[in-house]
Amino acid sequence: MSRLVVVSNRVADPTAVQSGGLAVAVGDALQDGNGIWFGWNGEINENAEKSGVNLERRGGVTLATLPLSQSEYDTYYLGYSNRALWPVFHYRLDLAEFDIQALEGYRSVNRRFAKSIAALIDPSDVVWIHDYHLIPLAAELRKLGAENRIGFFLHIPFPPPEIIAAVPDHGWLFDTLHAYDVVGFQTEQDLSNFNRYVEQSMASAGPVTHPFRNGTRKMLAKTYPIGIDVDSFITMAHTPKATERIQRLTRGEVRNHVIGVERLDYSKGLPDRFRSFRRFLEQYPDQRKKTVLMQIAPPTRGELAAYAEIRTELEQLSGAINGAFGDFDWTPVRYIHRSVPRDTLAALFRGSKVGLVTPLRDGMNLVAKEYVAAQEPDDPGVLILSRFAGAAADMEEALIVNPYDADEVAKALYNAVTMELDERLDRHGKLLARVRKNDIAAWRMAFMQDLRNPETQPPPDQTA
Ligand code: ADQ
Repeated sequence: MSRLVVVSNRVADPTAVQSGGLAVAVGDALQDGNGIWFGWNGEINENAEKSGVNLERRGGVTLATLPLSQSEYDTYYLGYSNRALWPVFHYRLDLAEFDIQALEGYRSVNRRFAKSIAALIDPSDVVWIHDYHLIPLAAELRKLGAENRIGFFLHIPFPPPEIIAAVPDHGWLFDTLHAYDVVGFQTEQDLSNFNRYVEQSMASAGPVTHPFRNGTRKMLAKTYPIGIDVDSFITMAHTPKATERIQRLTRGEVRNHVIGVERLDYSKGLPDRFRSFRRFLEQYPDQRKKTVLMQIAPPTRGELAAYAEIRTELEQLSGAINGAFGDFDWTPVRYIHRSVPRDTLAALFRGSKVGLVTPLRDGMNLVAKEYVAAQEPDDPGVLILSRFAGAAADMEEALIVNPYDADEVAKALYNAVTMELDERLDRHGKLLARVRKNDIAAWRMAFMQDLRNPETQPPPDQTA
């Protein structure tokens, strides 16, 4: 079998116990093919642009990493990837900032990555590139003569063309997608937005069909909904240590533990969630001392103003709720602004009666799936899920809510904490079956099958 080369902005150690789903999935795919994982090593140093690639073996995988210079970090990573693309792809034009230097930095890091990768790969290698930081990478590799099979998976949403229209030079950026053989999206909504963009940008007379031919290349665009490693999460949630943690959590008067876990990112809808929780306390006073919201939100991209602002806003909101409703024996909101080990998270999910997952926009959202996997099968909790998370497409037995509507979320919270066992069992059984079916191995295998198999490309006369 041909060797696999995975490329992503950051590289994780696939053998580390605390590694999350993606590191494990990518690690498994790489071990199948004695592969290479290429990306930034997380370091910033002034000689970065001259430094070579560092190669290291970890559990059957070669990690190929390089540092970034300060200006590359400021332009490629902070400037274009996270100040322009991240907000635009999450439908937040109000937060997007466009700057020609940032775009130049983005192009130049993609060029530098391409040069380093071209020197590492053989013609028979298959290359799988991840996420919005690296959209033009295949086009840069093609310029250097690479004829390998190259795939791209977008972890975040693909917005409607009407939003993309606001991005300067979007024609250049999205044209580079045509250098890929396979382009993967999380949901049908994302794929349909992409198809509409292609139709509009090419002034196509009718709907595009896939595999899609553009010039001499053919590209298959398709959905590959990402999942989790279900069994390892269940195991983590049920260790003796997890059981002991749950006993500590549930010892007091509070019966209804509601949990939220995400990076502190404006796409995750945390201020709206806190306002909805406040509405719940206002409208259902009988639930007050019985209910606590635990929100775990570690810092992320703290150098960007939008992230600093949301941190302040959340601190104010949680302080105001605790000040208005709390008592000497009850703190309604417990807000933890740091990262928590995965096994602790699994235990907290298992010990919480409600999983509150209400992003304003999310590619998929793995926390929703982890919450379902961690539940006691004979006494499961209830998942409340935003209709704007990609996960909502195949988790319809969750209580699906509009995260902007505080009254609706408050009502869903009340329904969740008062739901009878029969209904909880029914909903959870169906959700777990689907989380299991669409797990991380299914995602990896579906993508790799299309990427490795040139047969997914039709004969030329069908696509002309
Ligand atoms: P994220 O935006 O990071 O991922 P998500 O899918 O929820 O969002 O994955 C987060 C992961 O980090 C989960 O495994 C979660 O358990 C873990 N995590 C969250 N908070 C943590 C904490 N405090 N401590 C430790 N671990 C924590 C992007 C897209 C998503 C898409 C994924 C995968 O934004 O939409 O689902 O990629 O494609």
